[in-house]
Formats: sequence, structure tokens, C-alpha cells
Amino acid sequence: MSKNLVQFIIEEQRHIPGASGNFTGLLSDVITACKIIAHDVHKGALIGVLGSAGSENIQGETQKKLDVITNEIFIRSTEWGGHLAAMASEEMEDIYPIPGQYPKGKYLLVFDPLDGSSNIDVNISVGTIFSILRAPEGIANPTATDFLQPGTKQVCAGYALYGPSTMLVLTTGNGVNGFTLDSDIGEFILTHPDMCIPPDTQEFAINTSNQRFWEEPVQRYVEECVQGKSSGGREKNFNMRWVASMVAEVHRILTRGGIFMYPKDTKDPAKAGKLRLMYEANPMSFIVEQAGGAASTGRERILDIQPSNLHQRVPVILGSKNEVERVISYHQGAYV
Ligand code: AHM
Ligand code: MG
Repeated sequence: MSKNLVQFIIEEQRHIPGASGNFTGLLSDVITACKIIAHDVHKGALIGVLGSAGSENIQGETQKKLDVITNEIFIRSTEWGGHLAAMASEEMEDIYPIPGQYPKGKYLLVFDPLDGSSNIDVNISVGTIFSILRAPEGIANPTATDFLQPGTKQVCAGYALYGPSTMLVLTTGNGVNGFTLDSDIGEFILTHPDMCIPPDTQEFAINTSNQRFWEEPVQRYVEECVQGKSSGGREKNFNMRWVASMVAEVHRILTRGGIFMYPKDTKDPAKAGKLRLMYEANPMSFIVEQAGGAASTGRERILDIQPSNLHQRVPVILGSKNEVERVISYHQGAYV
């Protein structure tokens, strides 16, 4: 019989000396949240969840009804279990401390409950991204500052992809495994063990409508991909994809390779990029590195960044190692 996700985690935790079962319990609550979200996303218009909520989040972005609903699902599914000290979400300005009626635990949960939500009304894949950190030793009531840990400190990172099938992909720092939701039995089943990103690729993903705002190294890289063999700059031709759902984009890269870029641009000088370090860049970089890929801003490894605030944005360049390294080398002024 194929392994389900909870069984997989319990067996993995057995190898960790001193593991108390708290992490397994927390993950099991996160899995429940993702199953409920999958249900709501798939029902869509039938249960009246599409469209705008008529509100704005901390980023000043218009919230979809499902942004609000999925944020609530994540909180309600995970706050009661006694595994968390606090959580933080892309959709909430401040951290969410665990209410007094529940026991507190040692973990911090960080999440983007519905990434790519601009796709929801047009029935294109969306996802949930999450990251688990440890609360600093001896801190029972964490503040936002306690969340500001570099990505290398993540205990676990994962995403759920609500596509033609629902998948959950995760790492605890020991490779990357993918599970598919069998909705008949309500379980995520291990279908993609030990996912690896091929080091070379002929596929790139970037929103080219921002081209005029990019820096020179990214301009050069994309221009060479577009020219392919004909420029003499590259030895191969490239294909391009842009789903505008980072989860779908990263999943494609984990499956068949590729490079994804939301680079630094000059569109809004107040923002270093579009994607958020804590909710998007760090968890995805942990997964990508664990699958043998690379993740960088172009200037530094994403997982090494010391966060300065909860909603910080960073440039993101991730995927097949040799292509990411090429883009980094262009940032260093090197010509390969
Ligand atoms: P969101 O968290 O508000 O959904 O924004 C993040 C999404 C990513 O999934 C995706 O890669 C990117 O925004 C798309 O941005 P754009 O619409 O500029 O192409
Ligand atoms: Mg997002």
C-alpha cells in the first residue's frame, strides 16, 4: 500500500533523536488546512467564494474573498493544537499570537494562504505556501522580531498546489517529497518521492511586461534566452512560461527543470522586488535547494538573508542550478 503523508512524517521523525511528536502534530493540522482549502478552491463559484472581498491587505493589494477565507482556515486549523507559539500571514499586518484558551507550543508558522490569487477567478492553479520556524528558546509570547530568522533556520517548508490534482510538496531538510490528494479517501499519498531539479534547462519564466524596469544582468540573460542559438550567446533555444502563480511555477521546475525570476526592478523604488521573503521566497528557496536547485536574489543566497521586517520583499531567481548560477555571474559582471 502507498504511504500517506502523516505516515511518512511519523516515520521520518522516528530517526530524529528527542522528537516529541509536536512537529508531526503541527504538520497534520497544516495538512488539514490544505485539504479544506482544496475543497473550497475546487468548489469555486458553486459555494460563492470567487470574487473580491472589497478589502486591502497590508501590502495594499485588493483581497479576494478566498484570500480572507483561506487565511481564516489556516488559523482555525492550527491555533488549537498546542504546537504553535504564534503565526504570521501575508494577509495580516501583525503576527497572530495563540489565543489564551489554547496551550502554546514551540513553533512559529508562517504562511501565504492563497498564493497567485489573481488567478482564482479565471480557474487557473493557485497554491498555499508555508514555513515552520522554532520560537527562540525560552520565549513563550513571541513578537514579530522573533520571526525574523534567516531561511536557513526553517524546520520545514512546503506548498499545496490546487491544480488538476491537489498536491502537497514538502521538505524538512532531508530532500523533497510530493504527495497527491486522493479525495476519495481524504489522504495525501506519496506519489513523487525524492524530487530533483535537473541542473540544466531550456525553459525560463518571467513576467516580460516588466522588462523595461529590469537591471542589466537580467536584461542580458533573458535577451540571450530569446535569441537562443541564433545569437551565438547560447548553445540552445529556450521556451518560456508564465503562470503568475509561483506555486505552479516552482512545481513545474521541480518536475522538469527551469528558471523562475521575479527580479529586482525599478518599477517602485520602495520595493526590492514583488515577492515576500518570509511567505514566498524563503520556503520556496528551501524546497528548491533541497531538490538540488539554487535560489538567489542575483547578489546573495536567499536563505542567508537576515530579514528586517515581516513583510519584506526580495528579488527571486530560482531553479535549475546552472542557469541560476549564470544569472548570478552576470550580476557579478562575469561573462561565461
Ligand atoms: P500574491 O501572493 O498576491 O498572489 O502574489 C504573488 C504572485 C506569485 O504567485 C506570482 O509569481 C506573482 O505574484 C505574479 O505576479 P505578476 O502578476 O506581476 O506577474
Ligand atoms: Mg503570495
